[in-house]
Amino acid sequence: MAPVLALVGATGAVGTVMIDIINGRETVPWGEIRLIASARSAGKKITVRGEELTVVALSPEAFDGVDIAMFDVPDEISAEWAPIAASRGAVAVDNSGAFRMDDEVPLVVPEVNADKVTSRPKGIIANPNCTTLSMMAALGALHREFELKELVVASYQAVSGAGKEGVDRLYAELEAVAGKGLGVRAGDVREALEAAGLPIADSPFPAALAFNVVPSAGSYKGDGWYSEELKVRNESRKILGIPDLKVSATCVRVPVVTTHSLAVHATFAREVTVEAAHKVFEAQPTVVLVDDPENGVFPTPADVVGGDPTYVGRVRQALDFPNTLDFFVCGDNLRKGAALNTYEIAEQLAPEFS
Ligand code: 2RA
Repeated sequence: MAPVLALVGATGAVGTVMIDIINGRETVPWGEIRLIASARSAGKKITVRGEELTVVALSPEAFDGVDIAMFDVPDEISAEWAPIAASRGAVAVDNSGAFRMDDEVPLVVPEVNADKVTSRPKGIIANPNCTTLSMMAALGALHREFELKELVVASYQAVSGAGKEGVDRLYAELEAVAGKGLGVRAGDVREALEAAGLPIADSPFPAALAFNVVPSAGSYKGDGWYSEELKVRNESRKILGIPDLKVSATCVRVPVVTTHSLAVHATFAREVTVEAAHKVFEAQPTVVLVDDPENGVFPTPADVVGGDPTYVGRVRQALDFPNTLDFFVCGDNLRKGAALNTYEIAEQLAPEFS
């Protein structure tokens, strides 16, 4: 029998992208797709692959008969409900941060460590954070060829990483500052936002995003580090299977709606040339190389948003660092960074239940 797929968080931002992805697939392996959400959204109708489905409320019984349950919900909901789904026989593929660093839960990017998809000590498989995910297809391919030793990255993170509230805030700020010649005197953007009834105290971000960049993403974790920076370090080590990988990250929020970018400085055990790296990227089906700097050709979030691949450009040999490449990656944080990777894991699991 064809497997039953559940989507928990079907009405949320990532859940909505997930449904787009399912609708866009030429074929799907599912016998039934079940949409699950909070009691508030239960009863809502959503069309999936031409069939109108009714969203059901999250409950233990909602998982009866489910083979694979994808979770696109906040950490605390996953922490409570993914084990319940697993106890009722489903494999939970979880896009929250609740289980990523659990030793009994694989953290999977199919292009990099697909072999982990079948191991299921807890019946839970975790999907990485979108910042880590945005560079993993590219880094995993390079690691296979040249053996990664050290990683230094700076992120340029879109506001949709902070959810609908983040997106709404950026649009509101842009409206409040547009056409006023601001951004030329310290504090003028902040004052304009206050005058428009948009004080920073009401923002999901600790500073203005309009005409600005903000070096803080996630929550503050002490010793100078924010959670997103620690996730990049811990998750990269786990996915790549290099427990002692040296990693340092600086995560920055920028006024981009969707698509995270990262400037990557990666050092390898073996010699690496731009030509060899280009060949590796060209051979990786989920990476698109956009690299002609002489003609101003490189990936930018505005040009790649909505796409599934990881876009790579500005590949160069670091002048003062042996065996080191610098490059720039862009990846849609809602697609490969969240919904798509989760769905790819579910697709890979499907044959186990057919
Ligand atoms: C962010 N990476 O961009 C987070 C979302 N999971 O805020």
